[in-house]
Amino acid sequence: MSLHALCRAVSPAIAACELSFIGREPIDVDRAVRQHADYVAALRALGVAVTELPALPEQPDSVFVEDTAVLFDELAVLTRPGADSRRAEVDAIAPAVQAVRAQVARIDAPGTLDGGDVLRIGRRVYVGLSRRSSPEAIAQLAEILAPYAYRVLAVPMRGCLHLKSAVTALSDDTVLLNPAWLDAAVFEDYLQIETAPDEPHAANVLRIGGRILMPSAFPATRAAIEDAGFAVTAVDVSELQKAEGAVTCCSLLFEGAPDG
Ligand code: CIR
Repeated sequence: MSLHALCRAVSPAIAACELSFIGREPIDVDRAVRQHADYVAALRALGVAVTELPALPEQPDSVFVEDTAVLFDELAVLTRPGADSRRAEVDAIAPAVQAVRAQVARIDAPGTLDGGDVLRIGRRVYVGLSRRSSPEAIAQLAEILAPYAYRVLAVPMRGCLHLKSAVTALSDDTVLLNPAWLDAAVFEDYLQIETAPDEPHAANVLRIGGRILMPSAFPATRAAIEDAGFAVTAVDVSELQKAEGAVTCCSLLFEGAPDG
């Protein structure tokens, strides 16, 4: 099955991004734009058909499209992001999402959900109880997904922005996680690789077919992933990391030809 992605160009206002768990540092916008272009090129080199959406000058965090929607094979769910400043990004992405999924549901107020908190592994959908995603929204997501035999599991977490800051899947059997930010026992059904002790942000990697796309900033964690038998492509996303993003957040990945 073919892999597709929706990506959005870096906003010229990215320096005004939301920050929660890291301090503000100057962001070089031109460099961020080049790094994002390299990220998109890496996706394409891995066989992903990328649709690039235009930058939104009024929306500092809009490059982080992952937070605005969650795409399943059967349907898409438009989110209601936890940060007020990010809510308008959802209406902006909606036409592109509706173009690739015929059925589109939406998280309603007062629930809040960031796509960065949603980790799907097979038919399990783990959702982080982060500062951005509420129990109310997780209940809505469970109801939306009930007809499709997905199992929605809420995951307590601490110390980081999103669930996928703390854990992502390398395959259907193996997760990469930082045990400081969640209870690793939640993922006891999976083989576990831990982030290197001095690379706490390294758990956010993107699984593309059999390959792993990850930031180049985490060589020790990369070595552990490679030792476990996974092929890795690394990209420099240092400017995006200053906006508290990494690699999953910059794309909405989905399988299959657009059906809309
Ligand atoms: C925010 O705080 O919302 C953005 N500055 C970063 C969002 C990163 N999103 C993600 O990892 N899914």
